[in-house]
Amino acid sequence: MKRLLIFILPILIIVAIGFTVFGIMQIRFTEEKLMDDLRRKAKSVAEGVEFSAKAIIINNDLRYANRMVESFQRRERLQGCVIYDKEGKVLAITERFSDWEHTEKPYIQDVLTNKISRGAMKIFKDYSLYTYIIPVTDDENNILGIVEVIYDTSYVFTTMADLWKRLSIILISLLVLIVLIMLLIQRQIFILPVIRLTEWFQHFQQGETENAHPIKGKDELGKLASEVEQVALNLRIARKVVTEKAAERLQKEELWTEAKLRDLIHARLGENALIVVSNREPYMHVIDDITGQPKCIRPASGVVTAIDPILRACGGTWVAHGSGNADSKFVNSKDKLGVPPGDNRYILKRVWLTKEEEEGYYYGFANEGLWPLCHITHTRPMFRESDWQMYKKVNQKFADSVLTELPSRNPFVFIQDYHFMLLAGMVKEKRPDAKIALFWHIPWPNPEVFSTCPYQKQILEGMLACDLIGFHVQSHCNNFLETANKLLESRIDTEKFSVVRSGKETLVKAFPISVDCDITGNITKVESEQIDKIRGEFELEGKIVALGVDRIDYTKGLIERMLAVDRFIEKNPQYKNKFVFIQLAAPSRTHIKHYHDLMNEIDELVEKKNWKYSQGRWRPIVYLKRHFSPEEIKPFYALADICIVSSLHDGMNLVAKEYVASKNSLNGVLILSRFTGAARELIDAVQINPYAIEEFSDAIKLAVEMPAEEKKKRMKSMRKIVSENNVYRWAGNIITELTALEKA
Ligand code: ADQ
Repeated sequence: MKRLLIFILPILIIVAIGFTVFGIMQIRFTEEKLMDDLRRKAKSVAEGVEFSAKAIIINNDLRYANRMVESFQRRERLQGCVIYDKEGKVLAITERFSDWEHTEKPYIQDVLTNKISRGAMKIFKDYSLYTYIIPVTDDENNILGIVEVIYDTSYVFTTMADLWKRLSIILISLLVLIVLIMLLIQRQIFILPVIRLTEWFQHFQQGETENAHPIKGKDELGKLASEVEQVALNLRIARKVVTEKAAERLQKEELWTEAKLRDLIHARLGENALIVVSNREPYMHVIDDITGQPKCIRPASGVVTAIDPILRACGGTWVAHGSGNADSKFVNSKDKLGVPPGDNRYILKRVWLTKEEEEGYYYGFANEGLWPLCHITHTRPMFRESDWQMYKKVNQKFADSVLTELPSRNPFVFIQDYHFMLLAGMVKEKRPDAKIALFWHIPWPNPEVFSTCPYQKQILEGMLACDLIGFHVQSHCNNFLETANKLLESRIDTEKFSVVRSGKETLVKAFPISVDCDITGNITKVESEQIDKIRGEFELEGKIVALGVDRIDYTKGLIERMLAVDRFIEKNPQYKNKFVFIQLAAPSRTHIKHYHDLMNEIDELVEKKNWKYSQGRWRPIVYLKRHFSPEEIKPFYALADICIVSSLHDGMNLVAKEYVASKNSLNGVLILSRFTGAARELIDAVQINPYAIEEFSDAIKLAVEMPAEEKKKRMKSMRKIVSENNVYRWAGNIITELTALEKA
């Protein structure tokens, strides 16, 4: 619009000035002409009256004089006539000008003396008048009297005003016409070709590479189009080369690395970039409470921890809820931005939700309904109809956003978690050709538990629109297959592990998620300084340090952990002053009462237990309730002798794997709840039942007193598992499975 104004405004200004100058000249000319006519008319009428006036004055015939002046009273416009005697006294006057007699008329004396007729402009009452005065003389040129004819000139001004009005209307019409014509020309010459070129480029981006660009001319726009086409061509060739090279390398490499996953994606997905959808965004812009300035943080989320390295390695688009309070300031016109900030590797597309949508879909249905439904923690799920409606609405909103990103051929969509159970069906409605995988990051309950959900059928049907559904462990897959079998009319293929419903098959497989495990990474100088700083700040020198890193969530067993630490010290007082448990705790879902109450409960418990043992400066529990960046968490992992993961139920738990991945020194013990998915792989962890506080506290003792050799042996074996089954293998397996389906 601004550009259009720059283009049109000068033309409009020139036309308006030109027309106004022309109008002023035209009006001046008309005014002069009208006044001239008036003067001439007044003169000829006065001359006509003069002859009769002569007889009237000579005969002193006042009756005739009055009759004559009164004849002016009947005329259409305001007109009048005055007959004066030779002294300048009024003999007869048109009635409507009766007050005229008393006005100042210096010119009368002049006419009587010089016997020359003259015209003058005069204001009378509210009228502007023109008077023409003519002397009446006898044959010897002696003055007998005067005749004055008066005309109202206001019609001249009325005519002028009318003319101005007409000229203004013509000017406005002209300007509107010019704007319309310019718009039309601009659209024809510039906008239409640009629209066509943009559409062509969009189609090219979506994989339609055969069509030539639509701009045929050899002008500047044609040259630009050719340049764009060249870039497109180079891009196409480069992509093809990358795809072929990737396929070659894939054959050779053994261990899953970032590069191997990149090769796999290029080889399998070719030019079709990966499209990931999740609720939580990987990078969030928020206003810093202290500085008031926006800053970018990585949310405390297992999904983010797992998916971010994959997109960093392979590029693509991640569609997620823009939930940061400064998020909207950092996106382009399509709500996108390159991330990570400063080292853009992939595109984050933010979807905006209203407070009502977030409340119903996220806090309500997803986190007060599905989250407790899927975790066995004895927390009652809440299913509200209004939340369900909002959940459907938001799934549709995300589906619409995803649809605009899909390439025209062979699109792949990778959906994350329980927030989007209906998304696959909604995308497939418009794009049945899309291959869709859903990864379920939390446990799946048994059919009896799941059947308490009032929307069970719609949910299962929505999920079965996917081509592939992944869970962390086989038991979750089995639960899901059983649920589909019991609650839907479907067939379970136990050979392939799939659900067949209305001719459509969905594979259900276990893909244990993991972390990006840099097995060789040593501690940097900066990290070592950070470790020293933490040791100093919390007086950890010479003490055994145990660590917990969690979102504050009732499934993570934080209360049980504090109770076990308490019991451990109670039973082993020799560790007073020698053992410190540090808990890094990120507040999460704080709008939900259950979470809010949990935070208060933990605060009180920490306070109570620290008071119980307070002895000098030593406190057994250091509770750091805030969000930490991955860089801030790393030195804590490095210095911790023990890491405690005590989830009551957890799909996988990446903290356990992060701790193992960070322990190059092999000097650390992992205490791990057997109700986590990670417990299936990390069998060398000290496994616990977090509900059994006695057993749990004994496990802490076991970890504290474990001989160094034993620690090393266990850690070495766990590190082998985490490095081999890293997050790149996880993503690689899912993509291999999904793309194999396409070929079938
Ligand atoms: P979560 O329950 O969020 O996700 P979890 O596996 O516990 O995931 O990982 C939490 C992540 O947040 C870790 O990367 C950790 O470093 C980070 N984090 C924890 N506390 C933090 C803090 N105070 N500040 C900043 N970051 C913090 C779900 C399932 C899990 C599953 C994951 C991945 O519930 O079972 O393992 O997805 O699939």
